Amino acid sequence: TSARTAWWRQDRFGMFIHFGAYSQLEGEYRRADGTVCRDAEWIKRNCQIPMSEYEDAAQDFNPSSFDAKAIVKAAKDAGQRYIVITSKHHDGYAMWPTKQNSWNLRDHSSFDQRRDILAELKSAADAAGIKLGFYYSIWDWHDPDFADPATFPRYEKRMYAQLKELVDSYHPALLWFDGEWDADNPTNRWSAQDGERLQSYLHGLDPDLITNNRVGKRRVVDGDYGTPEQEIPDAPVDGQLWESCMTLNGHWGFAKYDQDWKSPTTLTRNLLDIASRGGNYLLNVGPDKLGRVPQPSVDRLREIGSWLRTSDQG
Ligand code: JFZ
Repeated sequence: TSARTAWWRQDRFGMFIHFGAYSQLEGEYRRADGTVCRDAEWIKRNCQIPMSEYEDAAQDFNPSSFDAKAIVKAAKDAGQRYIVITSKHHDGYAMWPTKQNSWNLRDHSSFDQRRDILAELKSAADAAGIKLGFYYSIWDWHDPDFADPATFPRYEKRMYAQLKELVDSYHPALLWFDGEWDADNPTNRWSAQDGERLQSYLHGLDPDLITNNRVGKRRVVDGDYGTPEQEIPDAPVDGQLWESCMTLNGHWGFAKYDQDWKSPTTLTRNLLDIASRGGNYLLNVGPDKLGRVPQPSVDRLREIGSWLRTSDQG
């Protein structure tokens, strides 16, 4: 384990944030025939929403109540010491004003053009001594060059350029990759070597950057970490660092129909269980279309934190 991951190993507990164009739909898609299809951040694909309709919904996206300070405070109250927000999920929609395309929160939304939620989160996190990282999906449903092996290199070039924008503009402490499995493509063009090439590129930009194993086929490269999802492994694999990511209800993105919240007891027990096995816990919130963290999430985060503060005094 390298010095690079020292803060991460110490911090133990982080906040995951799933927020994107899908949040505008709040988990429900009403078809022309009146039937309703439910999902969350996968709604475009799982409910087979035509791209033009999905783009229309994104045009209305106006998260005017996104409050970076309130989010950072909720994390801090919970005892979380780092935050990982989706900068781009599988739908390809960038949550910052990327120059690589117009499919982003600045150029394709109804949001205040002067605002930049990643910049807001970065300065709120810095002020509170909280580290900020970005989730970034390699898989992209929107970019036409992704799905065709002949044009994939053009996509990859834009992806590198987007990641450079993120590193240069916001100086993230970590990048949390996903979608390297590319369910679309039988030839599975994203290889372990592609992952290593990407990781060296990123370390060239910032040697302190931590990356998760989904940068390259779940192989833990150079001392960074593994990512079991919604589960707690018994023991680390090959001495690797690991982080369990989990939802507070049953979904990552906001789903208004999902009120099946985990109990504070379960959540606190998960934290202790994971910490006792040497892992990190990345617990997710999904803001609604206005950017507000659901109250049941805020309440649960506060309860975990109050347990931690009580046990501190012992
Ligand atoms: C991915 C995303 O598809 C999902 O929307 C969410 O962002 C989650 C955190 O990550 O989903 C996965 C990734 C990996 C596995 C399953 C779902 N896996 O390894 O079993």
